Amino acid sequence: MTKETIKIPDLGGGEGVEVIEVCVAVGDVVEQEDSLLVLESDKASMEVPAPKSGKVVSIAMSVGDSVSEGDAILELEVAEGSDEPASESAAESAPEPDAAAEQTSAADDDTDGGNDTAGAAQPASTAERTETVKVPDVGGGEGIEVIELCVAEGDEVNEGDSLIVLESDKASMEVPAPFTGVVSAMLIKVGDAASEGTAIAEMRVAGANSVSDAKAEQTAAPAEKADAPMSAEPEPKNEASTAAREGASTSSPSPAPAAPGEQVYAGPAVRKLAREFGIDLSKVSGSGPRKRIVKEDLHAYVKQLAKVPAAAAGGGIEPIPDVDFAKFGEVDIQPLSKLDKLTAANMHRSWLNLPHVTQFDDADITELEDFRREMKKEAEQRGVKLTPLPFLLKAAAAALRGNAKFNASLSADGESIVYKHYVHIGMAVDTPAGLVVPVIRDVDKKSLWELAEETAELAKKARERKLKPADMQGGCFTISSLGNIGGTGFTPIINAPEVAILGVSKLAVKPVWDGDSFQPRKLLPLSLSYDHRVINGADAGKFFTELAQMLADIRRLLL
Ligand code: CAO
Repeated sequence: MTKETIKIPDLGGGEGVEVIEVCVAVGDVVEQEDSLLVLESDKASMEVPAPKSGKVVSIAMSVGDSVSEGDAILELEVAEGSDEPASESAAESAPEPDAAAEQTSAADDDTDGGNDTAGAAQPASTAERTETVKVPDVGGGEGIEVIELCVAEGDEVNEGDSLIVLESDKASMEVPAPFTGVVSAMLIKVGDAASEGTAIAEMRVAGANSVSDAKAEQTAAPAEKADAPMSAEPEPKNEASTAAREGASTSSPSPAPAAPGEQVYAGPAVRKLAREFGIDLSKVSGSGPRKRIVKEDLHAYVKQLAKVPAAAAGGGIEPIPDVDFAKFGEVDIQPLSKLDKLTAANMHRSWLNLPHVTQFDDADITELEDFRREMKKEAEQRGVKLTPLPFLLKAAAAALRGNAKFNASLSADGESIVYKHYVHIGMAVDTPAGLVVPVIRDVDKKSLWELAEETAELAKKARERKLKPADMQGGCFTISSLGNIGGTGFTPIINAPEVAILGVSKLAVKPVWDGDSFQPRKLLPLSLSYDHRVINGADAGKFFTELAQMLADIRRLLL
């Protein structure tokens, strides 16, 4: 095994190009041609492929770095007897200045005036003729899939307009029109495998501005593209385009996203990012020429989504205005914890997606409380605290067993209900870092002592931030007890995809009419929120009555 330094290949003259993604990590085994980095300049994005197979020993650059040809990317441990030194082969893995580049210069030369061949083949004139546009040199890529046709027969296109989009497993690439003219025939379709020289389209072009010799039949890729690796994504090269983009991004306040059926223009890095975030590019407004979507547009779109989660969830609700509170008095701005943000997102998602209904009832727990007090000494001896919570868990488990719809989840497509044959109940725990919901498994099979011990243990773990993700998964139902804190009732938000949650408020002694006189009874205010897509009012009434009866007479838990 030898160590070789892999360096940035020839970027076609690009200097100080930004690293936007490092595709490998130390210890990764890469195959030749696997992507190592994604670079993005203001003109193009490109992936840098591994020149040979090997194991990544160290990485010399990170996202945000500015790199140029020859900069060390990483060290690769390669098998002895591998070809040439990697530092050279890296550069070689990028295509040499290719035929397309030569053709570009030929085209440019022609435009500038004397090119013998072109001149001999066709006198400069404005007479129309037909040109066959072919796939240019794509850096050695063979059989690359056509994923989009950007034009149709009869379309008028300008030089630089995209004709088709190709996508390999490493990158996507748009092939621009080398001429201004009219597409007279499309010779390729979506799904076709294209290689250098594959005919794309026939175009009717005016004579004076075009080249007509055999060479010119190849599509002239823009100059910036010529030296870049296959995955480099060409951009229209003229400065007017750049100016148009700059103009668009500054003067046009909000370019509209592509209309239905309209072509979406975006480079490989942008498409990749969009895929990773599950963003539909047709919804993103492009600020580049021909509404091309650039990285900044994607960032702006994501920021906008984050700002208006209601709209993102389909509510179409206007965002809360951004107010400068400091204008009205002294303020202190504290960042939200990660947990707070996660809870906020989950609550919002549940609130917007689930039609919540909340029912209220008081459970008479006078006898339960008497029993609990009687058991206090025994609890102390056992080293546990017997609060109302284990009773609530036990009663809820029995009610869940008897009311299957409450122990269920709606499938994501809304087509079916998943009934659970286990009873795992989550309990909301308030911690300094935020709200967490550890889950107690098989509540129906555990004794009150076991539940008392486990709830105390989980609450402690939660406050010490020692819960593992698995401790908070698999819940069927949640209990949120604010009893110790106070309040006469609240509307808890369902911990989706569960379908119901029980809110518990502060026990109060109230006069209850027993038919002859008022008796002081200990009433526990309960609120039950449920997902009205799964549970209807009658279901909830039955569940709630059973729950309250069990709490009122805990002997029922034995039935
Ligand atoms: N009414 C009156 N007193 C109550 C009560 C109620 N509903 N529930 C509990 N109490 C009493 C307990 O009996 C205990 O008193 P004693 O020691 O005299 O018996 C005292 O309050 C303290 O209880 P606790 O809070 O230590 O234990 P718990 O089992 O009742 O609750 C836990 C545990 C983890 C659920 C709770 O500490 C907690 O974090 N609650 C907050 C949950 C929350 O934030 N929910 C909101 C989510 S949505 O924003």
